[in-house]
This record gives sequence, C-alpha cells and structure tokens, in this order.
Amino acid sequence: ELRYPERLNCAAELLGGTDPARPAFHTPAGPAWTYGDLRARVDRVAHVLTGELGVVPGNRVLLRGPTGPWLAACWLAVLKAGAVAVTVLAQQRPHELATICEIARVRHALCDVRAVDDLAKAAIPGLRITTYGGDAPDDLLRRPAPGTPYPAVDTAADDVALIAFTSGTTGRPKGCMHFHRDVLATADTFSAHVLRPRPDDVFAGSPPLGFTFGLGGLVVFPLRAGASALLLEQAGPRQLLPAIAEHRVSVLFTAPTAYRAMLDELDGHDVSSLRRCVSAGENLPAATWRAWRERTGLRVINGIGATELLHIFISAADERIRPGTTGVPVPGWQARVQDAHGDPVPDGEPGLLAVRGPVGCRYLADPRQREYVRGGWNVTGDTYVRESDGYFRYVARADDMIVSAGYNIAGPEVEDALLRHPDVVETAVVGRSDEARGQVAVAYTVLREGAARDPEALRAFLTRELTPYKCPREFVFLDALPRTATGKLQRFRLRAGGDQ
Ligand code: 3SK
Repeated sequence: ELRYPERLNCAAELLGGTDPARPAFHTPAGPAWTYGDLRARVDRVAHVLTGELGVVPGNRVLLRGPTGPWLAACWLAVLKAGAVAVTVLAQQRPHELATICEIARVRHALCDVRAVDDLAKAAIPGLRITTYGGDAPDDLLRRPAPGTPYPAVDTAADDVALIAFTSGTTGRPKGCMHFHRDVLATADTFSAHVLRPRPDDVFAGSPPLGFTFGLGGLVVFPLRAGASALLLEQAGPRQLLPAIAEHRVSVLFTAPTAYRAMLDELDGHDVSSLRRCVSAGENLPAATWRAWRERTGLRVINGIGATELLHIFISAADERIRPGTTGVPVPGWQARVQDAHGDPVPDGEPGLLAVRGPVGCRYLADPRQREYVRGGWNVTGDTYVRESDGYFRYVARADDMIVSAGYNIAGPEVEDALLRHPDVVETAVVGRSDEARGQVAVAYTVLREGAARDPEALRAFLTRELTPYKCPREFVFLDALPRTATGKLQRFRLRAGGDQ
C-alpha cells in the first residue's frame, strides 16, 4: 500500500533530491535544462504568480502551450504555489476553452504567446491572461522576480493539484480533480513497477502535456526517477524517429497508430537506445505488437489508463507481456469484470471493466460521477474479458459492440484482423443501423499510398482470418480516420456516416 505524509506538495517532491547538475529536460534546440535550472525557473515563475499576479492557494490556473520545458516549469510552479493546474490542449478551440474555464472557475491563465489568440478570442469573463515566451515587457519570463528559492506551499496530500479535462470521444467536457498524492501515486505504481526507470533514462513521446498520458510519461515519471525527458513540440512519427537516435531516447510513450506509422518509416533510423516502449490511449492490436517486436526486438508495454484515474492501471512488463492482452492490474490496483448491475461475471466472459486503486475519479460538479463510480469501483466504459490466468483482454469500448442479426461482433477484433493485411494502415469497424439485421459492420479503412481500393480483396482476406459473420458488410476507404485532439478515434462520427 502506498503511504504519503499528510502534508505533501508533489511539485516539491518531484523537484527535490536530484543532483542539480543532472539533465532534466532536453529540447531539439539549445542546451539541456539541468535540475538546477529547472528549480530556479520554477521558483521564478512561482514568485511572479503569487507576487505580482496575486494567485493564492486553491486558485485554478489554466496552462496552454505546446509541449516544452516552459510549459512543464509553469505546471510545477502552479503546484508548488498551492494553486491548481488546469492544463489544456493546444488544439482546443475558443468555445471549448470557455466551457472549461466556466466549469473550473478559472481566473488566471499562463499561455505560450504563440497560442494566445484562441484564448483571447474566447473572451472569458474575469480571466487574466499572462503570456510566456514572447518579447513583451510584461511577459511572464521578463517580469522582475526575486532570485531566491520559493518555499513550496504546505499543501495537504489530498489537496487538489490538477483538474484534467476529458471530453471522451464526445460530449460536454468533464473536469477530473486529482490530488497531490495522486500525482506521485502514478509514478509509484505504473512507472515504478512496470517501467522501472533509471536515472540515465531519457523519456520521449507523442502525447502532449495537456493529456495526462503525456504529463505522466514526460514530466512526472522522469522527474520522480531523477531521469530526463526530451520535450518535442511536434512529436509525430516523422519527428520521433530521428529524435530517438539523436538524443538516445530510452523510454518511449506513444499510441498504437504511431507504432504502426513508425514501422513504415523505420528503415535508416537507429532505435537501438530504446529499452521501454509504452503504448496506451487506445487498444494495441496484437499485429502491431508483433510487427514492432520483429523489427526492433522490443516488446511494447501495452496499458490502459484514463484521465479519470490519471494514468495506467492495467499493464505488464517484460516476459509477463502477453500480446493481444492489456496485462494484469498494476501493483496497487485491483480490477474485475462485472455486469450492468455491478456483479462480477465469470472469467472468459465479456463485461464492464471496473477498477479501484490509489487514484479515483472525482468529476468536478458533474452528475456523470454516479455513472463512473459505482459501488466503490471506477467503471471505465470498456468491455473486457478476464482470462482464467488473470490477464485482462480488451474487447471493445462498451458501446463499440456491434449486434448484427443476433451475433455480437467486437469492432476491435475485426480491426486487428484487417491490420494484418499488408495494405491496411488504419481501420475502424463500427455498426450501422440496418432494417433487416439491426446493425451491420462497416469497415472504415486507410490504405497504404498507392494501394488499390478493392473491397473484394479485403473481404476475401478477412474470410480467411475470421468467422464469416464477423466480416464487414461494407468497406469505406478514407484518407484519415477522425480523431480527437488526444488521438482517440471518434467512432461516433463514423457511426453517423463519417460526416459529423
Ligand atoms: O486516456 C487514456 O487513454 C490514457 C492512457 C494512459 C494514461 C493516461 C490516459 C489518460
């Protein structure tokens, strides 16, 4: 069981301890920030925040900007000052920003000068915006501040440290409140037991810091281990591959689609520095796992996490990894599969995934709390099977099951089979209403450049791979699949015919 002192400031914990000369953050340009640099810059921002800007403990501070050391420093400064960080994605549009600020009652924003236009356009009443990274004399980084260490505010372990917003794949955003102790708990469970980082590790990855997958993987886990992270503003497969070689990245965080895309570009890139590759955000198809293992010799660490629970709670390490499954509950977590009434279902049968552990879902002023937390379990909205040996296998998002003429078809199973076809880059199989069958399966598919859009060839391939009733009735070819800003597939748009 994890035990933390009653008074705990997680930013102070993350920043303390490590030799000030060790690297903390790298960027593609410029020298690395050492732990000493990071502490001094965090303290400077915290002085300005609580001095000139008048932020007091408990205030919610919006953070907006591309991934980079200054965004990470502002996040740490907000927490060190006892305020609450509300980190948003660079892609979020004015009306979404306004909704988030209204729900979280945000009064202060620290915003990269390059991302300020949409925030200003949102015209949020009472919001004081302070920019960073620009030339203006009132820029956050140009304001006078004492050069003395900033004493961390004496927060309680269960004071709220951050509010992370999730829109899921549809709907009004929900703000998930997480405590100071929760931040450390993510590092002391998944990272400590599955990743087992070393101080010489260099972390990198694609998820932005506004997504808790990225915040954990690129800030919390490396700092907790005294390691360093490469922070990239652009972190698509084309930027990641050369960056891995140049910075000798050893721990990689990205999503299944990026692993697949990197496989296509791998030739000529040196990825020999990698020792841990994490995949989350979506289910990792076994085909992608095997292809990555074949090309790199590395076993991808699959995991399921949620903004509601801050980071990953089911996963497996090293030889315990079993392709095609997500893994077992991370030490500190419990998981089970249950029915709609909350009763456990037998092993081998599909049901709703329910988990509990050191971090729980706490939606800010949202009645959907009652749907997510039931009987003390967090019900994630995923359909899973628990195998008899305790491994959890993803079946579908609870609403991704297609029921066609009385048969249950799990979209992801058909996708996994389609991805084994050499011309298929990405695919999503969803149900469409059908008078005769209730629903029929439709495969939305992105093909490799130059490949022929031939539904019959795919159908013939699939009938060799799957029981025939699972074969989609229709194939639709797209240039790209619709995704949220955090890269999650928007199946609801495909269900609505792809034009929502
Ligand atoms: O939402 C997710 O998929 C996720 C995955 C890993 C860690 C954190 C999150 C939010």
